[in-house]
Amino acid sequence: MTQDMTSPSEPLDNEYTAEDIQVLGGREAVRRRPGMYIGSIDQRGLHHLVYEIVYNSIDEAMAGCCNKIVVTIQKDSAVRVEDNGRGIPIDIHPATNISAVETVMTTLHAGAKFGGHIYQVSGGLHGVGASVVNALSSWLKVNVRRDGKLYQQEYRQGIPQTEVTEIGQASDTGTTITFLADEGIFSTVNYDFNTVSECLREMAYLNKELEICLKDERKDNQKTFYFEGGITSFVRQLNRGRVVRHHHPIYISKMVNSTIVEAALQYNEGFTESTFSFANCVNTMDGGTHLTGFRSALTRVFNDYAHKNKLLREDEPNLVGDDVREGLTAIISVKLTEPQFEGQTKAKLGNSEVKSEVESVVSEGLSLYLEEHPDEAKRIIEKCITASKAREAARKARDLVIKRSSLDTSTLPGKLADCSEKEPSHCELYLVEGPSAGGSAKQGRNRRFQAILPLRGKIINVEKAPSDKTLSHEEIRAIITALGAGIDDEFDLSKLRYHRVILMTDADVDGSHIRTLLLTFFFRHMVKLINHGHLFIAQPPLYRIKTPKFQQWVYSEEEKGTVMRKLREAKKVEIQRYKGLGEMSAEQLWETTMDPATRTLLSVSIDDAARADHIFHMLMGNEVPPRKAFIQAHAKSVKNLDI
Ligand code: 0RA
Repeated sequence: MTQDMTSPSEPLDNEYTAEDIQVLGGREAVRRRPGMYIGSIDQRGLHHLVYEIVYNSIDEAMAGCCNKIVVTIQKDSAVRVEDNGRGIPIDIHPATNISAVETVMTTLHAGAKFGGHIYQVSGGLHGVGASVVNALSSWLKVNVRRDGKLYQQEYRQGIPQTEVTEIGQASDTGTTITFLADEGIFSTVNYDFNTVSECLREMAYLNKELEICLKDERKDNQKTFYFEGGITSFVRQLNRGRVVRHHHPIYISKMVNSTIVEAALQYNEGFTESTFSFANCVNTMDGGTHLTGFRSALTRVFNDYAHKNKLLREDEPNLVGDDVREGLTAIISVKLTEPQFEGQTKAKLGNSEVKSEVESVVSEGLSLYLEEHPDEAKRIIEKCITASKAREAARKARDLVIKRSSLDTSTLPGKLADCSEKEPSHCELYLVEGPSAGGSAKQGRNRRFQAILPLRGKIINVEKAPSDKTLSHEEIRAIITALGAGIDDEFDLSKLRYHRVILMTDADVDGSHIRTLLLTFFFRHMVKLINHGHLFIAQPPLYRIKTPKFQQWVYSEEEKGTVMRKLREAKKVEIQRYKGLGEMSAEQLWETTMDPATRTLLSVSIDDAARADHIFHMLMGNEVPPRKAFIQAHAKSVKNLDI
């Protein structure tokens, strides 16, 4: 702290009080280690600044005092967040002699409970609030409309530049915060409209009847989100394009103690689960007590109902969690006064009391629903029973695969051309489409560390098949066995035989379809492979451009244009298009696509589980047009990684 005060870059005012020292200490800590507070300093972190400010307004909405939030990305890359809440109080705290608004804007963790006002519920990604955004902004301006007056205070890098000043009249109440992210801290101040808009859409789902508007003044774009149905609308949207098993999502909501519990669920005819959980509008990617409570209620209520109504005989096994989650799309949202976020990424809700609160609310609501909707109840439970029977069959199939895959190399698939190196971190496995490309790859590879598994054209669409079918599919089994790490819950990263799994498919529509099928399989059954950065996509060239003196491989239409412009003067330019891997010789395939010294690999990553899930459903579900459009638009939209 002393260091902060003596830092020469700090234009300190002699009148600063003890509280300010702490404030500045916080400011300095945030600026020194921004990643600790907002995750990162790239575009993702930049977006968090916006969300942090929006969360403050959402708090106001959750308290029932605000129904409209407008977020504007300005031409100068500053962002303005405007709400019609009560307005941050401006009164001066007698002990500190500092205005409430200044305290909110400069003190870490101020905001949730403040000046005796206890918020009913409070959000905030890391619970850090506006002061962090302030510290990381080259300038920030807060305007408060309250008691018929308009107040303003300005800051630079989190340091107040003015007092809270009355600058005019106001006909309503609310708060407007405008900030410019500090370019000295962030690697970019370029906001992505779609990313921000998807996040705001989610917040609008989670707060029914709250209108959230995003405006982009950089290119005159704007979107407004308002969902009367709240999370029911969310579930409908997630199930969009899927065949549903009952028409209306089930909606449950109740307040217990001071926790608001809300759940919406709807079954579809698919086989995968899409449940997303939120605590105070924060997506708890790693679940937590609310999700656990929800799940145990689901299993218990369905078993009780099934037995009571003779849908399940006494001698039949109870439904287990997996059975009641097949084809389930659900949102579980809790709002509580003091959320505790746990785990490395703070993406797991820890409050232990929440489990029983959610369990009792969901049990009660779901039982009531089943009693009142016997037809729907029967349809849902019959699906669970079918799942239970299929699971038994799947378990047998899986045991077989796992047994085989965990044995030594003598049980590896016959088609696998393995590498000689045994240390997984040095080994690569190419999954290659088609036998002729497989042949070239086998010849062209470096057999010391590169293994090849040729796949026959079609891969099963896991989105449309129950898991026993998936696991008895020959190509899928070959992949599982070759990787050696098992599958689903039993997937064990430490057994993975290759740390780079590389999809190598043709650069055409069929190729991208096969790649999507493979990606879907990995997403559904080996998501850890993706999350730990072991999955890659090879980039074969599209063209070879040749003159008598010059030859170049070209990987995109854009690059082709550039090269051709350079060769404008050249005579005898020969352009050869490569549609398939099979058209290349073994040497060419090595040189262009497999040689670590010259190739480009795309690393597959999942940034946002909800979006990825939706994309996969859209791609693999029954609705063809969106799938086609998506594949065409995003065939290459995976992060670039140079190796
Ligand atoms: C502290 C107390 C009260 C409201 C707020 C903060 C508040 C903060 C933000 C941040 C963005 N928009 C906001 N709106 C309100 C309660 C005020 C009262 O009781 O009148």
